[in-house]
Amino acid sequence: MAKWQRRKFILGLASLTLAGPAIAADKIKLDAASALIVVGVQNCFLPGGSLAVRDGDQVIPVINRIAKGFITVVITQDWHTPHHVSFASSHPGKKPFDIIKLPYGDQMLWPDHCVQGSEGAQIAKDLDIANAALIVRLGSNRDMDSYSAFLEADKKTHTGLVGYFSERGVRSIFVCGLATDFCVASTAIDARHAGFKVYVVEDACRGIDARGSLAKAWSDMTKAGVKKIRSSDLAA
Ligand code: VGL
Ligand code: ZN
Repeated sequence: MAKWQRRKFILGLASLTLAGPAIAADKIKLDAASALIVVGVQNCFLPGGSLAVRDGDQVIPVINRIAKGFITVVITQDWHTPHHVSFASSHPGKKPFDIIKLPYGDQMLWPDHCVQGSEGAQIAKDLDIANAALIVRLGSNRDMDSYSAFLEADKKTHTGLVGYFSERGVRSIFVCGLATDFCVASTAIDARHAGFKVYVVEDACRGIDARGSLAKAWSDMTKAGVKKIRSSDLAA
């Protein structure tokens, strides 16, 4: 083998070993390059909350279990101003789940939810992930909604989370939480766009499913190269 060929071969081997969590015996092994994003597990999205996601509370034990396997865990917290532009109550004559046009695109309107500092905005008390070192608060710009942990709805305003992950050597991101079809899907798709390998842990998520949004979200995620897995696919 010529010297340059040998070099190429060695580089090839190196990139093989760097190619994300190794899959052994069909299970995904986590390592220091794996991060978990726990999206929106807040009182408003739990049964009894103002924007309750059906069975939303059932994600909590699953998330508590899988989070223990990660070194890097980030929580997102929906965190709206009062009279937020995404609230139906801010638009006379409109109801929750209506869709309106805003400068950044179509906006589905919601019941008032996750107002900054309110009880409803608090992280669910049974979520037990003390190893989460960072909370990213979303939607605190009154005039713009924000579903993704990475980018606001204008697709231009960054949260800085790509930098956080990159500086920590993260290459694979696992996403779970509420709701599958809005904040989870947007976060997963933007993570793909930022170049990460992305997995959504299906049994650690629940959806709102308004106007076909859940099926559309899965199809958009699949098109973006997001992989759908179950918590049992993760090596213990
Ligand atoms: C969400 C609707 C409105 C979510 C947040 O967390 O998925 N959905 N705000
Ligand atoms: Zn919201």
